[in-house]
Amino acid sequence: MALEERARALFSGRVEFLKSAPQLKFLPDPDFPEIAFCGRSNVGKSSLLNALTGRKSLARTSVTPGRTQELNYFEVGQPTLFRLVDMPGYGFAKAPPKVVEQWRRLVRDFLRGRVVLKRALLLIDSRHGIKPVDTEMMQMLDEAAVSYRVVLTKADKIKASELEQVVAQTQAAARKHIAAHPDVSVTSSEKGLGIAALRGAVLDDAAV
Ligand SMILES: Nc1nc2c(ncn2[C@@H]2O[C@H](COP(=O)(O)OP(=O)(O)OP(=O)(O)O)[C@@H](O)[C@H]2O)c(=O)[nH]1
Ligand SMILES: [Mg+2]
Repeated sequence: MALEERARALFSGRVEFLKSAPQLKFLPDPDFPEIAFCGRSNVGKSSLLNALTGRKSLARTSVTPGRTQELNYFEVGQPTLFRLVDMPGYGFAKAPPKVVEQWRRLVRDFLRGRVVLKRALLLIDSRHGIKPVDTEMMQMLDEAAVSYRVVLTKADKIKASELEQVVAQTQAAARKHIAAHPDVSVTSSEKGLGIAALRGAVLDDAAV
């Protein structure tokens, strides 16, 4: 079966919420490959998870930025083949320094120590492009030697000409980061754009 077709079959099969881990000691045993979703609050992490799995409300989406503050685990496959991790968002306004520091420690320790973490997807809002907080995140990923794909989200929200520009800029930025995949994925969870290709990529990354 072609990769994308196999991916679609798998993602439309068993995908189940496993647990929320507010601290590393609550992580599940590292028994399966993991793919992590990271990005600023409100970038569309939970929506992308829902789009990939063809569910409306597997991962909770929110209008209040910064809602997801734990590592949320989902299992894919029957029996389980790999796990998806919805990471807490960063960069939300008005977060107290203590909360930011807790976030940084949790994410950094997770990235550095999680042996089964195969790949991260770093989501970037198409309307905003890469912000300084995203560059910091990219540096954290580089330093932890976690390879990652940069994924543009909400592509339906801007004009094609602007999208072309932001894709070029984002690609140029990604190519300066040692752990970043050189090609940028363009997606819209709302319209389904780029979702089938990304499913295939995730399957490939998980090596299952
Ligand atoms: N138009 C459009 N809106 C989207 C898309 N993806 C997400 N959104 C909207 O963006 C908002 C935030 O989406 P979430 O998926 O909750 O974002 P998140 O990154 O999980 O946010 P936190 O968990 O708070 O970090 C919601 O109102 C979504 O409906 C998209 O592809 N197109
Ligand atoms: Mg979320």
